[in-house]
Amino acid sequence: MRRIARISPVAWAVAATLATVTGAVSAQAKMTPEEVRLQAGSSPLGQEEMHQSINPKSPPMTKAEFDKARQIYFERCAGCHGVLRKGATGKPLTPDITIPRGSEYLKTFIKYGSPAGMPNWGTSGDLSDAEVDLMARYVQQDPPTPPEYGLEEMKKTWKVIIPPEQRPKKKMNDWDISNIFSVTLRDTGEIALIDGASKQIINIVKTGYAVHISRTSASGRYLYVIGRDARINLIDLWMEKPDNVAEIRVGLEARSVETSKDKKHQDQLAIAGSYWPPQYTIMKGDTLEPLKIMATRGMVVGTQEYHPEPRVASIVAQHDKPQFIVNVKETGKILLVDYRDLKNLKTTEIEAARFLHDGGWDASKRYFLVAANESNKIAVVDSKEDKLAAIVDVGRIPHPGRGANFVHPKFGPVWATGHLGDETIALIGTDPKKNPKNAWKVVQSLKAQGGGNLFIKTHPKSTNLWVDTPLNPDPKINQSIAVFDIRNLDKPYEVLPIGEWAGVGEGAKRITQPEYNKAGDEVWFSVWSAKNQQSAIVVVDDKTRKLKTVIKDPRIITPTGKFNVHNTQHDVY
Ligand code: DHE
Repeated sequence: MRRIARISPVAWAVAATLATVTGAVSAQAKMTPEEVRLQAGSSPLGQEEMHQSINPKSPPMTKAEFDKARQIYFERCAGCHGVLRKGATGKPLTPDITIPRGSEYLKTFIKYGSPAGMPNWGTSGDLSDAEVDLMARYVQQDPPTPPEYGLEEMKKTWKVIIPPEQRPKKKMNDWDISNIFSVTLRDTGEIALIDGASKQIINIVKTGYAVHISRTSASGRYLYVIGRDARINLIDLWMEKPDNVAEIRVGLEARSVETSKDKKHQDQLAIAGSYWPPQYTIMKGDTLEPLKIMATRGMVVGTQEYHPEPRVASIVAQHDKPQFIVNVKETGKILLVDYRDLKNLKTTEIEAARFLHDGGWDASKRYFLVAANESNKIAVVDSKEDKLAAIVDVGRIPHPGRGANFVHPKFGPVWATGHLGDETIALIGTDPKKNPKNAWKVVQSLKAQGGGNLFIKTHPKSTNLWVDTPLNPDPKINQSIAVFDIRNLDKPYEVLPIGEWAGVGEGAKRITQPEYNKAGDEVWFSVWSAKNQQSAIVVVDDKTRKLKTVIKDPRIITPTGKFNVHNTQHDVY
């Protein structure tokens, strides 16, 4: 994982005083260090050429200085402050705000950080004094706009490596493809296909930059993988050795991909959401041919102000209806996209809350629950009625992944989310028919190891609820996992030292994203260290909670997300 600046107590105090004096910190803008650590990831947009417009009121910068600062901005700052610096989870940094503040003030902020969550880029050693000065001048320039990216650009990158008619007519290998895991190898831009039974690596497939997630087609034959550079790879699991059969870049930066799951439209379409340009693209499922591009620029819920770069966060497909659910981060809108007729596209727009991020289905797959992370809320969509069912207040910065569904011994069916910003696990009642008084309420709040949780998981056949904490600053906590007994949630959780079990020596060993096998009797955990260190996948027996096996291989570099074909295909979580 990239080194992230820490906010030292001294810097915090200096910046806190400054902020109090200037009134620069707003209560709602406070970000936890865990959130900063997650958001301040590198954006591939730094590589794009952008126009430097000269503003006579801004401090002077040469073209070379501007280009260097732009690259630093996209590597470190854009995730929080936005591509156009209009502000996202971080504050807006447009010249109307930054020029009146002046270079000295800005340099102090960049060097020392702030209690609102701005890292101390200078005192941490991440940026030199010269770079701090450069960035203070850069944020006073007019923000450069990255290029747009439409059908023409997409078509230039589109490759059908093996056309559908030349692909196998039946499965040509002996693997149980429904129990294959697609494992993100984040920093090598690859995924590892691992056989769930033998734990053997079937293939390492080249994918996009800082590859992010995998999703399975409705039939279970195809795998869609998206990189942060918006490159999508289509992998055919029927091949003797499953590999890429098509690829495309649908933008300059992206995080989400999904595929049509409705019975009549199985494997027909794929959809990907981009961070830049702010849009989503619908493609042909078996070739990735781009068919329809829809912009997400528009008005923000509540204030009804125009937002120029609303990024597309999670996307899910309905299983019982030809519809995608597209979550737009900055506007706080949920779009229900009926994909039956792309020429006369019908979209239902639901007002939820900002900033929409990740989410998953309840067990009945009627309700989709999505985190509005900066609002500390979960929005619930009723996908049968195509409307908002509820907005539920939860803890600080919910981050469910896809969440976890189980039947609570007292409150009936619940969906659970953990939080980045606190140690709680919110259990939300999901059965308005039989348990109406518990529906869309936090019926119980569990206390796990600490903040910095990213993913939570259970399985219909299990009585365990697994909670990771990879972004907690304490190595004892980020290198272990907490597990609750669903049958008795008042019982204290057990802590398993997964990092130690991996036996990989030095490294960050952050335990990330529990994922079940198809049978639901074992759980896989990523032991995530830096690119030049050994990482591993630890497999735990779900019944006994004992170590089953460790998957180690020099090719398993920076493993993070793991996607079991069956569980991803059927949304089992
Ligand atoms: Fe993710 C899901 C965005 C950082 C691992 N991540 C998602 C989704 C979004 C998202 C919108 C939902 C996709 C969907 O369901 O369609 N992630 C972002 C970011 O913007 C962010 C915060 C910063 C960035 O620069 O990218 C970010 N994500 C990370 C990481 O640093 C993680 C921990 C490690 C990695 O591999 O990069 C990470 N994100 C994941 C994983 C999922 C995910 C494993 C899918 C979880 C699942 O169970 O479906």
